[in-house]
Amino acid sequence: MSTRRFSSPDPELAELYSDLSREHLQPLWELKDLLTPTPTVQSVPHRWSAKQLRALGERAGRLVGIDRGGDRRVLACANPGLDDAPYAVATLWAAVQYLGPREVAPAHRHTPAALRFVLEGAGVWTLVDGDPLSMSAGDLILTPSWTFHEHHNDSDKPMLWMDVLDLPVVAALEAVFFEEGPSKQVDRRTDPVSYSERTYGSTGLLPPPGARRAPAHSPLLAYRWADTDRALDRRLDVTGAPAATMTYVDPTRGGDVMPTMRCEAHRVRAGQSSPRVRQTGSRVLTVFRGSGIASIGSERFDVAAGDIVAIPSWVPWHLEANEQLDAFSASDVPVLDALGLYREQAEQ
Ligand code: 1HN
Repeated sequence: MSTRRFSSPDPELAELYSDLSREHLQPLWELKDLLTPTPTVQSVPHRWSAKQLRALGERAGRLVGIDRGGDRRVLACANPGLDDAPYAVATLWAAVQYLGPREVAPAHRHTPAALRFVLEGAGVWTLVDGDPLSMSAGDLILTPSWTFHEHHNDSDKPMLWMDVLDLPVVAALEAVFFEEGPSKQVDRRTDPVSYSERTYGSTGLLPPPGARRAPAHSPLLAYRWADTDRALDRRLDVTGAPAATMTYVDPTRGGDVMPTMRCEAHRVRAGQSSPRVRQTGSRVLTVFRGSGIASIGSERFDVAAGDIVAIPSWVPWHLEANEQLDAFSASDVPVLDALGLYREQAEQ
């Protein structure tokens, strides 16, 4: 690629600009919009409707075998503001994945970290580094960076879930690595309770420090809806507030579940709203149960179970519930936090 060339009516300056360009140099004094008073945000608020996601997922299921889908049948949410990038917001990949009855998606691993939030159904198993984790509606399943993962549908029904990855961040850092699993043969093991949950899944109780694993992510890889539901209920009970947000944490450290993504569960009481906030960083949110409005910037999207919305950086947003609204969101806040770039302010 050639370096951008600047022009000037002054012949001497024009010659300078031409020589700069030849040497792949650009004059700062001609560069506009490098430093803006507030963030320049390319992605726009958007909603992908559950009805369309499900219908198109089913059609893809009929037409596209897992092989042709590159081992995964995934429909990526592509933000209309991000040109043709398959990214839901600047820093997050979000998608729905459709796995038909008895289908399998063989093992691989990559440096981008992934999480799955199950929108409906049950009967799929994800093996993460060989540990079989069941997937049911409302569960959060982690597939941290560089862990092998494979999915198999043990049931007679198709299943649909939301995948979120930090792929845009890892791609921007030019640190994407990918590797196929040792075998194309899918491991169809199941386990009533995963190793991860047996070891790290008892509230407030852990094995002694010397017996714990200390990966860069939570060693607890599955967060069950029953626990999330209870936690949200109790929080609303305690605060009496119109809405509650609970953060999923690594039980061994108390921090975010993965270094690049924060996961949160939200509940808004019927007829109430969550506080309107503006935050740096990008977020994707999916409605798990109930219905209402996702107000994002000047947009007001009607939302119901299974809808996915894009909440770009520094755009004020809140949720309004018709009946009680439960939602799950993932954001890049840990990255901003680590770099000292996280800002948050309450909005009217
Ligand atoms: C991936 O590995 C999965 O394993 C889902 O289920 C979506 C999107 C981009 C890159 C890798 C999966 C993905 C992905």
